[in-house]
Amino acid sequence: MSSKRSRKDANISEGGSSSKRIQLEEDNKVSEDSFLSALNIFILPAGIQKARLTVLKTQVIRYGGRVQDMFDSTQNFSHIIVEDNIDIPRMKRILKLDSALEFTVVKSSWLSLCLRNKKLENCENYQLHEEKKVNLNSPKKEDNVINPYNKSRENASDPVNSSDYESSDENEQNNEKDMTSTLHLKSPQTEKWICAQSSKSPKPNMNKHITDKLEEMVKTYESTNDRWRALGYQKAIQTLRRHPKEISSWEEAKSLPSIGARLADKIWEIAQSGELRKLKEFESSEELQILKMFTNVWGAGPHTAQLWYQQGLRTIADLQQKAHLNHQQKVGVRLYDDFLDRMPREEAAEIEEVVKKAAEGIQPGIIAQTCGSYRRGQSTCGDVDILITHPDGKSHKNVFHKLLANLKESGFLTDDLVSAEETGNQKKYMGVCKLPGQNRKHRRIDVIVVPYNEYGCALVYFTGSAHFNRSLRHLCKKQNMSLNEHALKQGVVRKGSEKIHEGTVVPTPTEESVFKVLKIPYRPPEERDH
Ligand code: DCT
Ligand code: MG
Repeated sequence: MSSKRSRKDANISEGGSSSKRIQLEEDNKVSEDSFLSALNIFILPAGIQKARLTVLKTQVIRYGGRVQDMFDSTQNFSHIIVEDNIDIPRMKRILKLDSALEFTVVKSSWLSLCLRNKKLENCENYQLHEEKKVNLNSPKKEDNVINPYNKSRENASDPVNSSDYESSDENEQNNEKDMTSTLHLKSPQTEKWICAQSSKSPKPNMNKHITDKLEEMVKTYESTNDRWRALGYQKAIQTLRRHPKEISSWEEAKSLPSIGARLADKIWEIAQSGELRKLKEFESSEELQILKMFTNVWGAGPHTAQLWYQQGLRTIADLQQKAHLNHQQKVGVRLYDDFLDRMPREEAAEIEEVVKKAAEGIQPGIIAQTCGSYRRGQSTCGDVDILITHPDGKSHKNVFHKLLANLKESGFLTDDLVSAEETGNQKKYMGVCKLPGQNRKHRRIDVIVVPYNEYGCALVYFTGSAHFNRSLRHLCKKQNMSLNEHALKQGVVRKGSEKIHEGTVVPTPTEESVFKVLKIPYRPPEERDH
């Protein structure tokens, strides 16, 4: 499987275009050229993905250059090519060189640039120079400037480790599967947690053409229950959104946090051609499209979707007529189109108003706060998440059933999905509402009633985003704490993923206090839209 993938990927990793057809045309056009004839190079394989290494070698030879397979210090190399994150000391360790360098050492991105532009580019800015032996451990300034996220030191492994020589598919897989790196971006100087950063970028997303396609990939992987891959793509999307400039090379993509060689291949393919073959493949797969559609039915996950597909069901109408649906799925199928449609935030505000009024009528002084995407300032909302509490610490208890009965009676709530889910002292209703008047759609609504002493943590949780929350929880773990919608606890003892000691609750009356205990700057909701 991996060799098949490598060969496929090889078509897109290098060269002027990632579309195979255009690639061939371009190659034919310039095949007479031998613009690399001055090259006699050795490529240090460390850190370079196998497929890419093969492409680099083949292309150099195709355009008149020579590539030596073995390193021999007596050879008259024009250049030694190294992966961008490798520094001279590491290269010398790998090649077992202990004398001063007599070669020109250049980053592999220079070679990519030459191949892309079909000419021998000046390598000055890509050249590595031997450092004066003042302090062997001091990081190279150049690395810090060029790549603020430089991962080389984190990734630097023992030079005798064979993984120095090749990045296997499995390594890549693990790289994509490394969940923890979703949650914080590491720079050489500091550890910056997602939850400590504002989601408001001073610049617009410069790579929207890429992130749009990757988002489609996430949806597909979610519908097939491949949540690790979905998460890997989500991480890459977050990183790309924050990247201040348009991706202009494979190496640039690869140098960013959470982006391994295989994701860099995909990103670079989109950057070059505007397309992603893998996504096209998915889009042309009838099965995947149907699974995606079925998992969009409220109450159906990837397993149910698969089951329906195996039963020969292909459309929403098929589900309505032939499938054995539970109550939630029946609602989900009936209101399929309405649920897929995100409502404008103004409509969410109207819905909040109806619930607020009804709650106030039942219990004066009650707080009803819409959380979720609405509170984070998004212009559209998938549903309305309303958090209810009372500052006196007890009156909230009277509200849940009365409020729902009232809203049902008025016809505002049209269907129940989960009538009452109790977790600890919190009660959650999940259902469907519809504002009065013509041409109104059915909208998903969650109402969560919480005691006032849990309000701070509940506000943080239900405001999200889910990604922001994951980052918070991970940060908690690092500090021997735990956080959920009920409480923040400290002194938690874990053995692996198991909690040996639950810890003790830290009072967090406000959202600000949660941030304070975690020692991160307070972020208003609109800055948590990660
Ligand atoms: N949440 C979470 N983890 C999840 C799902 C949700 O921490 N896996 C939290 C964060 C957001 C909040 O619950 C409400 O969830 P949703 O309504 O699903 O998300 P949303 O951000 O409001 O987005 P949407 O506009 O799609 O409703
Ligand atoms: Mg929501």
